[in-house]
Amino acid sequence: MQTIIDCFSALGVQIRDLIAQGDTHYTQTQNTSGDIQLALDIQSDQLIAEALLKLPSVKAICSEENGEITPANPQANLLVAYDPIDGSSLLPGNLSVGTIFGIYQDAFEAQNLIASGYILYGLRLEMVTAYRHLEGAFLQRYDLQKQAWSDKETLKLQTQGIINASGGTQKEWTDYHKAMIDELFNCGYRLRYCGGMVPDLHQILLKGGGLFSYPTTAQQPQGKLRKLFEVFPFALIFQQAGGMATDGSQELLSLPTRHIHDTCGCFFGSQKEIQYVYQIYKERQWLPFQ
Ligand code: AHM
Ligand code: MG
Repeated sequence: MQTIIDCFSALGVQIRDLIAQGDTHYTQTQNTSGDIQLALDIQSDQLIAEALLKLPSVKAICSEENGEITPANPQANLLVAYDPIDGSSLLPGNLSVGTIFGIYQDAFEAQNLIASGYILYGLRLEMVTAYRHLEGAFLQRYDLQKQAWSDKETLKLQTQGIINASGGTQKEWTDYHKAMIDELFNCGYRLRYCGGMVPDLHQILLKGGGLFSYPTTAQQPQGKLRKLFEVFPFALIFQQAGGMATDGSQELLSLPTRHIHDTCGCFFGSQKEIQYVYQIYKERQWLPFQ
């Protein structure tokens, strides 16, 4: 498992360099979700696939940019799901993006997720990892002078935060979702939302808490964010950091996966805010946040 994480540490530096070259042109191709791909989506996807497929511990890989699972070593038991550049539509605007990955044992199922991580291509290069068997989420920064990753720093969420990062199309929100978001603002929460789940969730982790939401709507009844590449990896990170992660009715890491590109509504945050999400989504009406 650690060799896979080390592989992503090295890939992060390469992808950071690729992004810095400044090519933001779109290709003529679409990924499985129907998004038009940037050349960088394809290049970084290939870079990651080539590196992972060389590792003896990897049984198979799947990417947000590909429709199929790619088999590797049949004797191995680790499966890797990754999103090479999440939020790549932000690249032309020179905003931060990230790579997300999840390492699964034997099957691409939430219960089998044994470690996950993300790399943030921001003003600095940073990486956060979490392990199923270890409490905490671990932050590392890339030291440009030493050309090496720093030692790990443990991230821990407080029980309540101050950030409200509310995603999705507002006019499509249910009344009770809107009431919940409004109530948090009325209670003093601040809007911090850039439209990339890696920087948006990273900020909540670094600032000690808050709520990130990307709900289901009538137009997107299964939500937008993908379970294997985006939702489950962040769910593990938030849970191990002392926070919570839900789809509104159950823990994200208890959801089944029927297809590698399955999506769901999702909420990540500190405990108090997620408990409020559970209450609101159970009652489907405004309730005070206390
Ligand atoms: P992508 O993987 O196609 O880049 O989409 C994922 C991104 C997330 O980072 C972000 O939270 C969300 O899409 C925002 O989507 P939208 O702008 O459609 O609301
Ligand atoms: Mg993505």
